[in-house]
Amino acid sequence: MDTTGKVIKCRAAVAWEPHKPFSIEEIEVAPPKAHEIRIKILASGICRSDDHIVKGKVPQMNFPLILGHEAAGIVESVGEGVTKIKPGDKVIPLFVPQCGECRCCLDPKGNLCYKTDIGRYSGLMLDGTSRFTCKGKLIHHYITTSTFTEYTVVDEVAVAKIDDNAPLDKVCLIGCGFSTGYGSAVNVAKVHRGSTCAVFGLGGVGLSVIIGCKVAGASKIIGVDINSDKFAKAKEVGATDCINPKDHKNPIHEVLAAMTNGGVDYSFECIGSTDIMVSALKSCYLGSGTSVIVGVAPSLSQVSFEPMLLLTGRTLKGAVFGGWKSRDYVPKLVSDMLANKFNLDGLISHKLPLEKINKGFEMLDKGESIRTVLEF
Ligand code: CND
Ligand code: ZN
Ligand code: ZN
Repeated sequence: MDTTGKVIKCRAAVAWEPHKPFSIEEIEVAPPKAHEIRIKILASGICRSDDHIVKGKVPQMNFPLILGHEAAGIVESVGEGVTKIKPGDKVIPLFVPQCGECRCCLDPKGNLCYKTDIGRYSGLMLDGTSRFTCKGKLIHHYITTSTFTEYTVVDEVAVAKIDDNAPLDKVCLIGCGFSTGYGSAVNVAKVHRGSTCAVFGLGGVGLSVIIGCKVAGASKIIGVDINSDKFAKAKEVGATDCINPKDHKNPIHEVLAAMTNGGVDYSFECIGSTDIMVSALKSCYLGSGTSVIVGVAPSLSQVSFEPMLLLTGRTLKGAVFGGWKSRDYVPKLVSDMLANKFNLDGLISHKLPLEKINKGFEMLDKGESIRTVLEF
């Protein structure tokens, strides 16, 4: 049946309010307006950032909403004026859009875009309205994506068309976790051959940082996690050593300094803890170490550290989505995966149907899963 131009009724996991499990509901998804695209989502990963919203760590967020920002699907229909993407194309929705026109997009250095909803959290399409309703209520979108639903509508600037041969159940991770971690190593830190690296937090994002450090030729990659069950996988994807802060009396930056002749060249915080952001900064070496904030701390939280840490030559950086300009690079990352430049298999620990979404979040919380991919 041709659904073009019609409202689609489908299943979605709705987050009605913080601190509550998702409810699987029948929702209505309006057709795409001009410069919008309606997508049939086929696979969506569960990332810790979705869990932060459920746990109320971003109090500005508007509920009810449909979360999910790491997905892949097939275009169902396109709105007026969309010329480069057509029904049937395989696509990845982008939580950092690329409009190509704003100051950030025109600057070759950064990857933010003023059309992003990160920080603003309107929970709406760029025209200020929503395409979702459920039981007569408006349901908000989430950072230009919303993928825990069989169908979603996104703005054209927040979609990348990818290779027809891409396996959607894997490349969904290129929508967030993999690209965020990998790019933090290769673009943001610019890890160099023979360098030493420390990666704090060995979830899907941290493991992807390790993959990036390995591809960049780092000679020592030290994984740090309070859950030692994460070490086997970290070593499988490229960590040379793994340490658990609970096994050491000394602060972790001292342990790392002893292992690396005074500190690492690059450290990465992939947890979202302000305390660990300071530990990671202290772990890089006096002279010219670089620390990258990848984890998302609760909004409005503050980090404090002695400025001497920077005066003595260290650099503190941070980026969303691994610094990639999304529409330019997501298709290339998919092609690189298809050419076996890196392998995402190790990141996917579980697959579940959409109905079992609450089980997926529970496993993430208990530290039992890396990435759970929901399949539709
Ligand atoms: P996940 O929860 O899977 O991994 C975090 C890991 O950190 C787990 O293995 C924990 O055991 C470990 N951990 C927790 N506390 C500590 C501690 N005190 N010391 C050492 N290890 C600890 O999360 P994820 O990999 O999905 O995401 C990681 C972070 O990245 C998270 O904050 C998420 O919100 C953020 C992120 C950032 C971006 C971006 O664009 N920058 C995009 N998506 C997610
Ligand atoms: Zn994410
Ligand atoms: Zn832009």
